[in-house]
Formats: sequence, structure tokens, C-alpha cells
Amino acid sequence: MENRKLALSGIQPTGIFTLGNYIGAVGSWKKMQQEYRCIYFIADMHSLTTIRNKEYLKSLTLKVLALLLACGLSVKQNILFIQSHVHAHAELAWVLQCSTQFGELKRMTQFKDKSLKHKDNINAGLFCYPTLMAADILLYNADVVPIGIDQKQHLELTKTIATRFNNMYGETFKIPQPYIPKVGAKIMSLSNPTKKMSKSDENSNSFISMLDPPETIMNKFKRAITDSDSNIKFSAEKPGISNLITIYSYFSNISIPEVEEKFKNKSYKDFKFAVGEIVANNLSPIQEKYNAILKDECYLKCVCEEGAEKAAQIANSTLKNVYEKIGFI
Ligand code: AQP
Repeated sequence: MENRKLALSGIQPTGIFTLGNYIGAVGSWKKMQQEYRCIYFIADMHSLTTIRNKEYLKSLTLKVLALLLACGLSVKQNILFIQSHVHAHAELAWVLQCSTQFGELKRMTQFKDKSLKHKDNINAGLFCYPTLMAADILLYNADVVPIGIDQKQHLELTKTIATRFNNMYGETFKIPQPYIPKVGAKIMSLSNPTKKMSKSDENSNSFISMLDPPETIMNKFKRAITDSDSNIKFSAEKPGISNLITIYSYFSNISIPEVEEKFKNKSYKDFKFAVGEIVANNLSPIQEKYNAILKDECYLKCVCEEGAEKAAQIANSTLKNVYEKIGFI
């Protein structure tokens, strides 16, 4: 009997993912593969809330899959699949929507933020996004969900929905816990460090894409907005330099005070160069692997098929149990 805990998480193919997605989530996914049983998926159904371009979505989904593999996710150890391939996600989401209050969804900050960002397309899917996310998690009875801090509110709602369902129909779902990294839970935009780094930001200088070449990475860090001070010190009043310190700390595996000590007599210019260099050096091997994996369409197809089959087995059994509990015959 397998007694390791289960970790589950997903990423939307709304763009090639950024350094923020990597530090906040995908990097933890990789680290967790030894200690946990892991299920990871590409959330193409979620991305439909903002993307309405068929070819763009198709090609991004495969690219994100190749990039996850290049980041070191093992399909031998984990289940890796595409969300829309497992129909139980949509089905359970409907059931959970009927156990979720309008007021609860209305309070979600991501809905408010994305409604402002996509004023011409405030669709019902965007509003109900957290109930689909709850289905994603509860179908697999995940113990922990590795996420960046921006998704914490959605996970809290998942816990509320699961508890409510359990109270109403009897013990059905495990209550999941968030797993938020201590360093890098919210990597900020390079052009506006009070805003989260996002892969769909229209300003490409605001984020580091995992596929940016070294020169682009160096340039983006060189142009990163920092304050007028010159001390390399982490503080809430200095979000720009603090963001860069966080990124350096993550890749160098040294603590934030150690980063401050290491660069205490250096200028912002020198530090930005060091951050660019360490990021470029860490992304280069991932990019090389990505380019090789993306060429092998047969392999990618096979990964999707095997992943979906394994995921569906677990998800369908949970859904069957739920349908019995709610009285579907
Ligand atoms: N800036 C960030 N810092 C740390 N973690 C982050 N995450 C996202 N941005 C940061 C985490 O990455 C995981 C996957 O995110 P997602 O693709 O499901 O959606 P998102 O949170 O909406 O990410 P983006 O990059 O901001 O996408 P768009 O631009 O499409 O809205 C999640 O665990 C998230 O917490």
C-alpha cells in the first residue's frame, strides 16, 4: 500500500510560463516528486476563461507540456495530463457549483482582477473558475496543493466547499492543504514591482519567460524597476530590489540575509547583472531540453494519453462515489 501523501497542482496554458510560475509552483512540483505521489496537469479548461484563439491554445498546450517535462517532471514517478482529457473535471465542477454560494465567488480577488483586465469578456467561466479548481483538487483527494500565494484564496474556498459537501452528504472529500514556498510565493513584475509577475502581461519586459534567451534575460533585469536607494536590502518599502533578492536567493540556494551580505558593497547595476546571470544559467539547460522534447510529437502524444488514462481512473471513481452520494441513479 502506497502511503506517501498526494500532491496535486495545475498550470494554465495562457502563455509560456514565467519565472514567477516556476519559482512559485513548478519548481516545488519538481522538488516534491521524491516525497509525494504527484499529479500535475495543464489547465486548458481554465485557460478558456481568457483565451479565445484555437491555434494559439493548441500550440501553447503542447509547448507547456514540453516545458514541464524539460523542467524535470518525471512521467514515470508522476501522473501528468491535460485537464480537458479527463471529463470528470467538468462534471464534478457542476456538482460543486451547486454547493457554492454566489457571494463566495464574488469575493474572489482573482475574479475582480481578471474582470478589470478582460473588460470585454467577463464570462461565467471566469466567475466559476474556483469551483472548477475545487473539482480539480477534490477528484484526486489531494493532501497538498503546491501553489503561489495568489491561489491561496481559491484553495481556502475549495476547503469550504469540500467541508460543506461532507457535512451535507457524509464524508466524501479529503480537505486539502496549500503548500506555499517560503521564498518566492509571489514573484513581482519587473516593470511594476507592486504587481504580480504574470505570463499574460501585455508588457513582455515585466516578466521573464522560461524560454527567454540569455541576452533578453540580462536586458530585462538591467531594465527592472528598482527604487532610488542603493542598498541591497530586503524590505517592504523596496519591492523592486526585494523581488530581485528573492529571485537570487531561490536560484543560489542561500538565504535572503546571506544574499544581502554577499552584495553589501555592490551597486544595483552589479547586482542586477548577477541576478540575470544566475537566472540565465539556470534556464539554459531547461531550454535545451525543451527544444529537444518539443520536436518529438509522438512522445508528447503518448505522455498525454498515458497521463489521461491514469488520471481518469482515479477521477471517475471519485465522481461515481459523488453521484451516488447526491442521489443520481
Ligand atoms: N508571480 C508569481 N509568483 C509566484 N507564483 C505564481 N504563480 C503565478 N504567478 C506567480 C503560480 O503559478 C501557478 C500556475 O499559475 P496559473 O497558470 O494557474 O495561473 P495564474 O496564477 O493566473 O498565473 P499567471 O502567470 O498570472 O497567469 P495569467 O497571466 O494567465 O493570469 C499557480 O500555482 C500560481 O499560484
